[in-house]
Amino acid sequence: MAQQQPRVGVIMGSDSDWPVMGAAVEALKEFDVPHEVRVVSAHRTPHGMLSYADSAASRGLQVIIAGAGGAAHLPGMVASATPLPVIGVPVPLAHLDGMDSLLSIVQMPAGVPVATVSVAGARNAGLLAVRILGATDEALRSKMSDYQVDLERMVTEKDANLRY
Ligand code: RP5
Repeated sequence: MAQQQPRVGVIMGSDSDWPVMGAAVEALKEFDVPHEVRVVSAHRTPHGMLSYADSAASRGLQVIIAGAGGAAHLPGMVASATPLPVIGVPVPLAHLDGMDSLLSIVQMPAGVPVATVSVAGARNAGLLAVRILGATDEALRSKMSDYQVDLERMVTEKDANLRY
């Protein structure tokens, strides 16, 4: 079967980010959103990062999810080189509890937005990408509404189970 054209690019600074970033991919799979996954580093492969960002829109990508840890410059640098929406995922490393990653990603200068999710919040990054696509894709928007109904039902059931 022919591969579908990816709509979301999931990139990360190192393969060591995958245990966190996998949750973004899981969310995209749940909503059948075609995506691609790449390791692209702002510091170790700067030219590869720029060519990825430069070509992303013309290759048909509509949203980029970028995860990185430590001096996490990847989401911001990619956002500077593409007009696409970029969602940043701060990946926590062994020290500083991910605060370094969070602050590196969230404190962008005016003019270059990165939508930053919580530390290790890769699932929400995937869901936010679905919502962004859903703004102009009715089928996806309707799937998101169904998901929200399920979420509410799940919490209501848990609440009911806790009552005695
Ligand atoms: C960052 O450096 C990566 O995003 C990763 O979170 C961190 C450590 O990378 P490795 O040394 O594990 O490859 O650029």
